[in-house]
Amino acid sequence: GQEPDWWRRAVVYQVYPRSFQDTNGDGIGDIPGITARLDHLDALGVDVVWLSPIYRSPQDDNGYDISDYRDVDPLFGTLEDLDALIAGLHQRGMRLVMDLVVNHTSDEHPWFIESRSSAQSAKRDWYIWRPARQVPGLVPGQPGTEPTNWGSFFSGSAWAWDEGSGEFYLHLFSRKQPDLNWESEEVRRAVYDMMTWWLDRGVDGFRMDVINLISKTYPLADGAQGEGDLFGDGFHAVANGPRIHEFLAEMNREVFAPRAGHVITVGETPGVRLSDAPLYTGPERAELDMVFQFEHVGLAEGPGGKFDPRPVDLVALKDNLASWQAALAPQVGPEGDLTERGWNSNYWDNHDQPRAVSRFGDDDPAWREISAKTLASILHAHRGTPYIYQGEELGMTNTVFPGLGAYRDLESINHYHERVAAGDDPEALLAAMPVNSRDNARTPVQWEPGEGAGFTTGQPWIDVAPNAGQINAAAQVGVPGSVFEHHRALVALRHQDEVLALGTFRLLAAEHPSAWVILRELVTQAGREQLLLIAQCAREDLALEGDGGLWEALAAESLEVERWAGAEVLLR
Ligand code: ISL
Ligand code: CA
Repeated sequence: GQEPDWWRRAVVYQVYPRSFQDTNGDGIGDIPGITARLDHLDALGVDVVWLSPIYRSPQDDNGYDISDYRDVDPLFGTLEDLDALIAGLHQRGMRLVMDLVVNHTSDEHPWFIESRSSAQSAKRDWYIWRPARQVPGLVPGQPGTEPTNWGSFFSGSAWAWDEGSGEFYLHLFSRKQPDLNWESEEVRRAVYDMMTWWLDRGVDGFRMDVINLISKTYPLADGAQGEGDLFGDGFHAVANGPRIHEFLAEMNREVFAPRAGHVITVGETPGVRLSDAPLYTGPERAELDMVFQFEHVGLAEGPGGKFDPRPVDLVALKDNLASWQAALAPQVGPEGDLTERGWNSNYWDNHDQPRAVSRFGDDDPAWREISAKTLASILHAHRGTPYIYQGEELGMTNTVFPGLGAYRDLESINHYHERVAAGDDPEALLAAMPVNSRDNARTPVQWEPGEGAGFTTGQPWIDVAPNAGQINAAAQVGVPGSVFEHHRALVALRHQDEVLALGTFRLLAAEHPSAWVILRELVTQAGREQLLLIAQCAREDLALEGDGGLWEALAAESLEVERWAGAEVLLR
């Protein structure tokens, strides 16, 4: 028997299939490519693979726009290829988590095609349709007649006009990603049936895309619009809405409860608040196993959003992650026994973020390796399930964008055109975009030196980063001291060490400007065990002794640690 909460000790590895491994020379990663690289994942020792979408899709948002939930896009292979991948993972003791994108579908999904066919369509209420606002002097459907002032996450209005049926539909993301109407019981039933179909096929769980946006606040109403803003803010009306917990509890009852303990559920929840997190993940509430939140990556964004980048302040970053640790900390009983109140996902990187070592660390060639290792140690020292995004285990960095033509992501490209049209300086835009563009995460995995980097024999869909000759798997796997071997050691440590996997968390020397110090503690049969991490987050060596030294800062903490003298810098 499997422990019901096995996922608390697990490490998740995210595969973005388009950029992982191409096997047929078309320059696009595919499912047989993942299967061919299973030994890499096995060597790393991860427990779960989260696979970004491989369903049939027009690929407007690289698969986050699904036109058939029960088939694989020919770009990535076939259902049989997927079955083979699942079998290969299971053989090696790993599990597969599928990306579940059910806030929206593609506009090419048969459900939407039927829904838009007429205002009387039987599936009309499967999506969110509204008539145009009556504005004197404007023809319905023209800009200015949208039902609300909301902007989409990917630029432009969140509403698109459908000429044929004479109404607007809501799309929080691109116009090719219409939002499903979760108020419809038929929609919910169709989604649960589809999820069950996948579980029956052998998948082990779901990472649920923007799942906290599925319950909207009705009636839909305008949001705050600052001076000079092109659109109002609709986020308040769509995030963590009034029926969200009801929907998730229903999903859990219908889909997961019959398979309790076997399925892992991760809620991608942008804009989730500290106070919401226990509601989403409290074990007795039976909604989700863990939240995946965005506050710490948001620290790299200025008031203008992700394309208004800011350097991340270390003290603020430590404090932010510690606040999420506190929000989901277990209750500690008199014997040191723990009662869980929820669970965090811990990550630096994913397919929507720039590379961690460039954003949070130091990607100067002289510092990159030590910095990538330090970041990994810090991440794994937090309580929660750690996520490794493909290439992070190699210390891959942000790439170089020679011009607009080097971008592939609709978010970056739409932003550029929208801001140029609004009068911004094109040069300034191109200077800011490389910092946080999602395309940084989407360059091909660097397997080997040489053209194509072992990713493809053809023309890659997005350029390989220029440092593939220096940073690649061939140079690291099995090489002592490499970033890869450091990740491998951390994954193994989590499996062996109860304190790392389950111990309570405490941030020490919170105000220290360059040290990240974490104390983990657990009562086991051997007694009270502790694990201390001291990470140096600057080029200058940490001052330990004397006035203002780290030992002094730690001595000021009311700790029940017996001998500080015995403490060592465990991992740098
Ligand atoms: O990166 C972001 C935009 O600036 C995030 O807000 C991101 O869009 C948000 O976290 C939701 O992301 C998920 O849903 C999107 C998809 O494009 C992302 O790749 C996915 O991770 C729409 O399905
Ligand atoms: Ca391919």
